[in-house]
Amino acid sequence: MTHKTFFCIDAHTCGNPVRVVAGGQPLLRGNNIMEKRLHFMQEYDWIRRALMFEPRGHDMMSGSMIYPPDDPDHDASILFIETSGCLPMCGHGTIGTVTVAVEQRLIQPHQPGLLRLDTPAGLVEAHYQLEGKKVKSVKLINIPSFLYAENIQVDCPDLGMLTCDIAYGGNFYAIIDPQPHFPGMEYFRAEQLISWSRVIRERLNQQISCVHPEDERIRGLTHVMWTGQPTRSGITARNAVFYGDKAIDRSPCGTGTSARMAQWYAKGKLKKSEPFIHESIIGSTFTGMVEAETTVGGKPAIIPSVEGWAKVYGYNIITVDEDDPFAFGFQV
Ligand code: PYC
Repeated sequence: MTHKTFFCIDAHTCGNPVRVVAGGQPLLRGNNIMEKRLHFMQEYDWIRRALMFEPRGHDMMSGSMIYPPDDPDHDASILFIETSGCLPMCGHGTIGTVTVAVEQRLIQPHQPGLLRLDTPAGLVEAHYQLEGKKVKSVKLINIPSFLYAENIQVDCPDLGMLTCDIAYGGNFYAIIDPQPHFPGMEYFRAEQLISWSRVIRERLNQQISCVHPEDERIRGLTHVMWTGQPTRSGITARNAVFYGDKAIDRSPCGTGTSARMAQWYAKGKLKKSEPFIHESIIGSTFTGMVEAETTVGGKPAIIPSVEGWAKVYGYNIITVDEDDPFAFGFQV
C-alpha cells in the first residue's frame, strides 16, 4: 500500500455519523459477510483505522462498506467499521447506509421499498419510505435479540456497587438503570459516563463471558447503556450508549434499542406491537417495537424493529498515503 483512495458518502443517523465507503473497498474472501469480516479484520484493518480515527475521523466515527450479496435473493451485504472495530451489527449504521444506498442508487432492490441485507449478525430487513427522491425513514427488522443475564453486580469508580442486566441486540450491552447509587444519566456529563463505562466494561468482561448461543464468533460485552428519564412527554425511555473508547452514541442506538426492548419484554414492561420511543443523549428518537417472539439457543428472544431517519451531508474522497505519518489514524 503506498496510496489508496476511498470514495465515501458521509451521512448521520439521528445525529450519529455514518461514513459509507462506496468505492475503494478491498475484495474479501469468504462465503458470507461474517467470513469476509474476519478476512477484513486480519488483512485490512488499516482501512478502518485510517477512515475512522483522527485526523480523517473522530471518536464517534462509524461507517460501513457495501458488498454484493452472497445469497442471490438478498440485496447486499454490509460490513460495519467503527472506532471500536467491526461490529456484528449496527442499527444507526444500517439506517444511514440504506438512506445513502437508496438516494445514491448504490443498491438495486429486488422489491421497491425493501432491502434485504446480510450483516455479520444475520439477515436484517430494511423497509424504507421515500419522499420524492429522498429517504424519509427506514424501519429495520433486526436480528433476534434477548436478555442474556440479570442482576449482575459491578463495582463502579465513584458510584460504588451497581446492578446491571446484559442484553443482546446485535452487540452485547450492559444496561444500567437508575438505582440507589445511580440516579440516572441526566445527572452526569458525557465525559463522566465515558470514563465509568470503560472501567465497568472491562470489569464485566472479566466477571462474565458473553457469547452468542448460536454463533460463538459473536462474543464480548462491547457497549454500556446508561438510562434515565426522557426530556419530554410522549417518549418511552432515554439512554446514553458508550462505544469504542470515547464515544457516546448521538443516536438512540439501534442495537441498543433492540437489546433494551428484549430486556423490557422479558421483564413484562413492554408488550408486543407497543411503540417503544427511545431518546438519545441529544434528544433524537427511534421508534422500536417487538414484532414477534422467537428463540435463540432454546431460550426466549424477540424480533425487534427499529425505525429512524438519516441525512446525507457530504461526498468525501479520502486519500491514505504511506508518506503521511498519521495515515492510519491516532487516538489521544
Ligand atoms: O445503532 O446499533 C447502533 C450503534 C452501535 C454503536 C453505535 N451505534
